[in-house]
Amino acid sequence: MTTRLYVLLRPSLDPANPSKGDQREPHDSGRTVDPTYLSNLGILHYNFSSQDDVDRIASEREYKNRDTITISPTTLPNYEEKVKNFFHEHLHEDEEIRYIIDGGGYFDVRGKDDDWVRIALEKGDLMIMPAGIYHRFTTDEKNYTKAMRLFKDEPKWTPLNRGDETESNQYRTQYLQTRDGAVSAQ
Ligand code: KMT
Ligand code: NI
Repeated sequence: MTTRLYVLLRPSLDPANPSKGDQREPHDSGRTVDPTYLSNLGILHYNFSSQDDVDRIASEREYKNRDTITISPTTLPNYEEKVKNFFHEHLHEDEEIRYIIDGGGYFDVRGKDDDWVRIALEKGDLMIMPAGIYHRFTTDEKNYTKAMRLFKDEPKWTPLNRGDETESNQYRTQYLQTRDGAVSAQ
């Protein structure tokens, strides 16, 4: 587990606020949370310099698929549009692993009380997010993320955007039961 701090976003970045800034700016509220806060959400966060560590985690957790994506204006057609799409709040019906091969970026995850928690990922960071957690991704102001996306099986990797239907999705309700059980047991 790394000791990097995690930051809650200012409300200014919420889509409901018309004066919101660019999603790629840090939007640092100055409020930090510690790694325990993330583990209570079911998130694991490591820093691995070797690909062997990534392979070990993937085989321990029985991951069968992976791909590599380079998110930058020169490598991704329609970069600006894609970056906005990654930033739509969504969940997956399966656990999600992301490994930052180069560059960096931000994963925002919904914490307790629906706060956005911003996780700044750097080269070598590997993050495991549980099924059913709402999240979104953006590049930072350097506009460069090279990442490996690992997924257990093909179809469940589809993003489900937040909305009434997703709120009652069984993976969402199971996630909340696990999360809130874990928090109150503290
Ligand atoms: C996700 O699930 O939001 C993504 O995979 C974003 C791109 S990977 C850095
Ligand atoms: Ni996702």
